[in-house]
Amino acid sequence: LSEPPGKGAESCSQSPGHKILELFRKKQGTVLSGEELGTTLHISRTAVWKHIRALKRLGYLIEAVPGQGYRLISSPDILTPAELSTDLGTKRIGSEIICFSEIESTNTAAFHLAEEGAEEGTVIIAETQSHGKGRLGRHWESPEGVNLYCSVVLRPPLPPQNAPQLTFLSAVAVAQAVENFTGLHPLIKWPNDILVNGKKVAGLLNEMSAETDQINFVIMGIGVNINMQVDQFPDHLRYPATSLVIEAGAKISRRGFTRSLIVSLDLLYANFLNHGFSRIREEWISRSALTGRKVRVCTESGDEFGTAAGIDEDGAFLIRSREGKTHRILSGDVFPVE
Ligand code: BT5
Repeated sequence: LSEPPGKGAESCSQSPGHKILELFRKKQGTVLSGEELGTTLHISRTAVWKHIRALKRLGYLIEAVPGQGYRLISSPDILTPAELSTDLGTKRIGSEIICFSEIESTNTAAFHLAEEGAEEGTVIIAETQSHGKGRLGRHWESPEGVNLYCSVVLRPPLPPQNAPQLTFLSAVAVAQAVENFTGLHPLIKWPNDILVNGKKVAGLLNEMSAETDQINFVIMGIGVNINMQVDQFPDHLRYPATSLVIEAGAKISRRGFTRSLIVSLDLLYANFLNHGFSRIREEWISRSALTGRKVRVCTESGDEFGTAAGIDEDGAFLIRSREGKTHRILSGDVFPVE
């Protein structure tokens, strides 16, 4: 695969630094000698020392024990393939993890890689995006080093009309990860927002390549505000926005959260492939922020009013009019009407 235009790419394809970290993790807390590391990695002791120095520069605290070797004391909260993939235990999602320090958009990069044959489950992550994408050409704020910006390549053997179901899958996965990892109680707002205490904490953007009757691939884009501070939000956002740290009141491990999200995605995707959409639909409805409330839906053909009534099997948003008629909405934005 060629490298998409981005800076600081690191993939699971096992750089020596990655392998050194894996060895440290496997032998937790023990001192590893330069010789042992060199022999396992087939590199010289000088090369080992250089890689240790590079890891220290990234923020790893590594103690040199005189006459014995090196010991990993602590890791920084950076998103690297080594940090994310070790003992992840997933079946599909995270089969390959590629991390960039900076990229235009993880969705765009994942799309290029998928066109070149990237395998199902490949995850692209960036520390910052110069042109993070929202829906309909909108911009996604992507300050460096504080949040999660990731895209997953999926190749479900399904017709294109089933693709919207994957947005609901990712919404449920993000909600589960937020709940499991922080104890907060997120709600989902159709079609693609995750809210905590009524404010947007994550956004989803799926993109697809398909033939008439078969999906080639779907890029599942997920942006989660994790440790973003109040002063990092511009004041012109469409909806009130927040981050996990603001709501939880304590710093969140990006690495831990991302691993939890990858595991949720993997379990839900396996269930989706084996049993279809019903479990995801049920969980989506149980976590929906607006079910039963009066809403206004902005669509391309104008505003519609009614009571939110969940989603159907195809993922269309359902609203019930005052006359009791149910309308299916395929795309748009929904707002509660007080
Ligand atoms: C979304 O669009 O919510 C989809 C966001 C998807 C972002 C991810 S990051 C990884 C992957 N790679 C990408 O390039 N994109 C995906 P939409 O519903 O259109 O919301 C966008 C609107 O939300 C913007 O117009 C802003 O008003 C607001 N917004 C922008 N950045 C935000 C942020 N970080 N947090 C909350 N709201 C934001």
